[in-house]
Amino acid sequence: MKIESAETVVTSPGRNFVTLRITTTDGVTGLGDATLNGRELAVDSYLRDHVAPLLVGRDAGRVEDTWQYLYRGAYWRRGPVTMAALAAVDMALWDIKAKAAGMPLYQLLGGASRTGALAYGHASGRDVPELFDSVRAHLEAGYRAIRIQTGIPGLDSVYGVAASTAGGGQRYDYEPARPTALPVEEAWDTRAYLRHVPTVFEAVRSEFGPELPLLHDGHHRMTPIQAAKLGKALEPYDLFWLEDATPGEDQAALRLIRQHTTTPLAIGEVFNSAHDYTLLLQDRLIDYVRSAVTHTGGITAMKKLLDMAGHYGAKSGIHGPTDISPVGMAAALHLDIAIHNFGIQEYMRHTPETLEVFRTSYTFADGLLHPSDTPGLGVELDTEAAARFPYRAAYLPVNRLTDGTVHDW
Ligand code: CS2
Ligand code: MG
Repeated sequence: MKIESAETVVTSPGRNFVTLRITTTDGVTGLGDATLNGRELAVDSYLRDHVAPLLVGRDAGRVEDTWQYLYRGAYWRRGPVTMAALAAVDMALWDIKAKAAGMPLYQLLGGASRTGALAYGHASGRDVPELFDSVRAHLEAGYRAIRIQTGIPGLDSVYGVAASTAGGGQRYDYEPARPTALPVEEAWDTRAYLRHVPTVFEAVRSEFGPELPLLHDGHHRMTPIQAAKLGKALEPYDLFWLEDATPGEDQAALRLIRQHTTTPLAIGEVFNSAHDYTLLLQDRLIDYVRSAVTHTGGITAMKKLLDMAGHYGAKSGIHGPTDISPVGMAAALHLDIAIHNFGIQEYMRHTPETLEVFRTSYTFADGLLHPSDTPGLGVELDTEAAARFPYRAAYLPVNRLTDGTVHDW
């Protein structure tokens, strides 16, 4: 089965997505997600201009060899653009291999290790009453684990909090990438945040009880000692995890956080290689691996990374916001079902508009996700629908401290 063509489809049903579609000489097609929020066209060009010409004529079944060929053969390796492009090729080739075998992909990864993948959703509120409405809406929508993000008194807009609760909290249409000529700028005050967040979890726990798994995303904004302080302050509320407590490039910083708190730590959504986790895993500094299949080189690389994480007692927490396409979400679900050290799956739920373009077969019921038994990844791309949503450049916000200093968003 040779590769006959490799084309990208850039579409914007509510937000931008880049998808790679590989077609074989036998007419089998495979899809791969290549979406990098705010830098989509860089990956589109990497694929169209530098990778697609190398794929035509290759044996579609040589998934590992193609991965190594594109990773080592590029010479300039790793980084978000390279690894998103490589991920898309890898997902598409696995999709083809599983379709040719007449099996859902997870069967080729060792079969099911569980009946479903526990999902978590994004509850948010500018204040506690609004947050409570959002938590209730997510419980009604079937979630059994919920991320809590809240407004901060004195700050106009905060990561993870929708500017409005259109639909009464049912939909969390928080799309941070804005189609503006320049990135929107937000103001941040870590001390105000550190004072406020523990009070919110106190309120959530007293309203919703001790059992509900609660997660929180620090979104890279704290220094190590500030993250240690928050982790310690949140211990009474028994979080499932505190995510991105501090920028992850400084892996050793997690050692200081670990010394001060038993709150479980998750990190890695901005990582793109297993090498980004070496110290974090060897020294048991994290509990959950947050990478997305789309940003870490695909299924081949993620399976190796998650197997390595399992040796150090860490579990999966694959990244699943709406800027991971349904193709990337499906790839995550096939891994979630098959691996032994599954932790939890982020599931923000794509909009109806997005699902017009990407025809999915995965299901969500009783708090659990399942990839479906459709052969392959189980997602089809409606190219006519995709053409109805032209690309619009969109930037993620830039964050500044209240004195104007650029900070992590
Ligand atoms: C967030 C992401 O889901 C999360 O944990 O960190 O939504 C992140 O903000 C986006 O992927 C950025 O594009
Ligand atoms: Mg995050």
